[in-house]
Parts: sequence; C-alpha cells; structure tokens
Amino acid sequence: MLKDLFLSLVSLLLVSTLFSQTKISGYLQYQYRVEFKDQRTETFTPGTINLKFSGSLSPKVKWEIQFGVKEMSFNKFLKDYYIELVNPFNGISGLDLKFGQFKYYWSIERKESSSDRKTIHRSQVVSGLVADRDRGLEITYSGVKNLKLAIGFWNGDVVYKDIGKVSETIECTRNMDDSDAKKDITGFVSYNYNINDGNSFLVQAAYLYGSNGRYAIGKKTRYGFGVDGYFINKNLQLRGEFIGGSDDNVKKEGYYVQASYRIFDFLEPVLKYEWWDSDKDKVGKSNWLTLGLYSKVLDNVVLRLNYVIKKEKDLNEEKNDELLFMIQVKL
Ligand SMILES: [Ca+2]
Ligand SMILES: [Ca+2]
Repeated sequence: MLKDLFLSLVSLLLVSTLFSQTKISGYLQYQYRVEFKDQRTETFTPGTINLKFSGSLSPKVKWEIQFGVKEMSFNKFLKDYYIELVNPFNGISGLDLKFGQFKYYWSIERKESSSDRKTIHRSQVVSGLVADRDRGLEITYSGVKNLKLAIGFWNGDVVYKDIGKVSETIECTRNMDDSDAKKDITGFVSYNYNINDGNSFLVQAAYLYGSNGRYAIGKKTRYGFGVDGYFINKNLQLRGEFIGGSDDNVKKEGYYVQASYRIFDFLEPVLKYEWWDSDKDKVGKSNWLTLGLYSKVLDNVVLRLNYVIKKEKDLNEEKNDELLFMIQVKL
C-alpha cells in the first residue's frame, strides 16, 4: 500500500516535471562495511538513495519534496516536504519563512549535505541530541551582514535507538503523529566572517526547549544547547561541536573535533575525535577516533574510506571497531 502510494506520487511528480520547471536531483550511496566483532562481519549495503523534487511557484515561493527510496518504513521514507517564502514582506529584506518537514538550523553537521561530510558516520553527539528532521515552522533572518538568526516551532517527538545504552542515539523524529504535547522551540544564531580570500571562520550557537510526548510523558521536558564552529584556510579545515542537553532527568553531553587537509581533490586525509555520554549519571562513555580519507573524484562522485576505533570508557570493552568504504554519486 505504501509502495503504491509512493509510486503514484513519483509518477505524478515525473509527469508534472514534463510540464513545469520542477528540478529533480538526489544521490545514491553504496557502502562496504567490516565490523571487527568477535565474529567479524562484512556487509555490502546500499546506504541511502534519495530523490528530490523542487521548484518555484514564483520568485518568492519555493517548494521541495524528498524521498528516501530505500526506506520502507513510513517513519523514514518521506524525508523533506516544505514550502519556503523568500522575503514575503516588502520592506523587511532577509526574512524567510519555511513550513513543513526539513532539517532546521542547529548543528553544522546535521545541516550539511551528506556528500560534503568528511566522514561516513555522523558524530554520535549530533545523532544523539539533534533531531534529523522535524515538522514545523522556521523563521530565518539574514538581513544583517555575516549574521543569521532563526527561530522555530516543532512537533518534537523523538524515538531513540539503543535506549539506555552508551550508544543511544535518536532513531527518528520525522513523519510522526503530533502528540499534541507542547511544541519544541528552537533558537539559533550564526556569525560567518571572511578574513580574506580562502580564510574564513564561522561560530554558531543553538538552543532547544520542549517536551517528548512519545513516552506518555507529556510533562517531561527536553532541552539542548550547542555551540559549534569551523575555521577554513583554503585546504585546511578545523571544526568542532559541543552539545549538551537532557530528556527529563537524563543528562547527556558530547563533542567532536575534526581536522582535514586537502592535498588535492583526490586526497583529503581526515582525523576526527569524538566523545559522547548518553547518561551523565551512569558510568560509561563512548569515544570514537576516525582515521579517514575523503576523495572528490569527479564533480558528482565522492569516495570515503574510514577506520573507526570505538572505545567504551569505564565499561567492558566491546569489540566493535569498523572499516568502511563508501561511494556516493550525486544526480
Ligand atoms: Ca555515562
Ligand atoms: Ca570498542
């Protein structure tokens, strides 16, 4: 039934494409992964296959729908759907309104496209404390030079993966029925400065306050705060994020720092260190060290090779290091 619905939607969009200015884009990923457990596993997996349809109804009204073609669960397959009003009010320039489901402004890593991400995995702290996509409304203001401000209101329902374990992260936040508990409210500020040609830095801060109605705990509060930034010097990129927060009385915290250097397009070594504590009052933290290569072979093709050393601090060490290779093609 879901497949039928999906196929009819895609055909509708393809037909409308023939008669309009709809743009189709997307990407495919293919991944080879070795997990060095007691029993070593080697797996080939199609990572993500995303198909995006977007267009403008007028210069001030844009829309986008994005499907994760491989995702068969309804909570995941419909990724983005939104309408964006660009400068809707004459006299206030730099003001945008966005309604629907999408990645709102919060962390650098969550907002950046997966083909620009230097490592294959997202950081644990970003996966653990920042919703992937959510349903709501975002107001953005970028009318002052170098500065961007955003506030948003979101459904805020969260489902966790590996709940209670040191590896706990957010499993999904999208396509969930609104529990009608109070909305999440987010605030975001970003300052971007070009020092000179090729040298720039960015600093950002974000805050979230809301509730998590999924666990029949409408009164349980949830909050998070984050600071992140990067410095780019032509080929060198240094960046980091710190995020802390809580879900009711469970306090969570983590950060990552990452350095990459582009020797040339084909060869960009990456080093990333991350630390994640899914429950500050319980023993156990997770430390990952990623040694990687990021390689932009052609404009549309990115190759990545990562070795991830995973340490479970203050717990029985688990054998779970990973070797990953991923090819990603942009359409
Ligand atoms: Ca802990
Ligand atoms: Ca380990």
